Amino acid sequence: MTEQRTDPVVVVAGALVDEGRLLAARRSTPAELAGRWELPGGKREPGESSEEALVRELREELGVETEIGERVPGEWVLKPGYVLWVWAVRLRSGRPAPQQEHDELRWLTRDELDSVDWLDQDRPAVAEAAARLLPA
Ligand code: 9L3
Ligand code: MG
Repeated sequence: MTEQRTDPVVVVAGALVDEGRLLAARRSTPAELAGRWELPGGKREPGESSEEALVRELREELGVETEIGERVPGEWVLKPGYVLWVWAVRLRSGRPAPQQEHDELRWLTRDELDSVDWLDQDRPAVAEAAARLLPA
């Protein structure tokens, strides 16, 4: 009997911070996730580094150029075979605007983090990112 193991699919997401606030994005698709909030990002494609994938995803989803910083330590299981990894991200150019997948963006202070309905798996990731990246 052979045991089959495959590496998990990595979903990369960005904790964009500007002026002490974290960017939250509301999903418009797929239907089962619509209305829930997330750190923007998406699946890493074959041959891409995580950082390359995140720059691409943030360009596609927000229309901005970004600089990827430190990884936020941790790994959050999204569903069997899928894990979420998060990086601190700084804006290089452009102003984030929903392009696809999202219909609203909000910049949240630490006190405002609970004001949106985060995807379940994003909650612990957001808490970790906020603890490291937002002013107390
Ligand atoms: N997902 C969860 N939290 C996130 C992101 C970026 C993605 N912060 C989930 C939603 C989808 C899957 O990962 O089920 C792939 O994401 P996408 O490519 O649809 O953004
Ligand atoms: Mg996405």
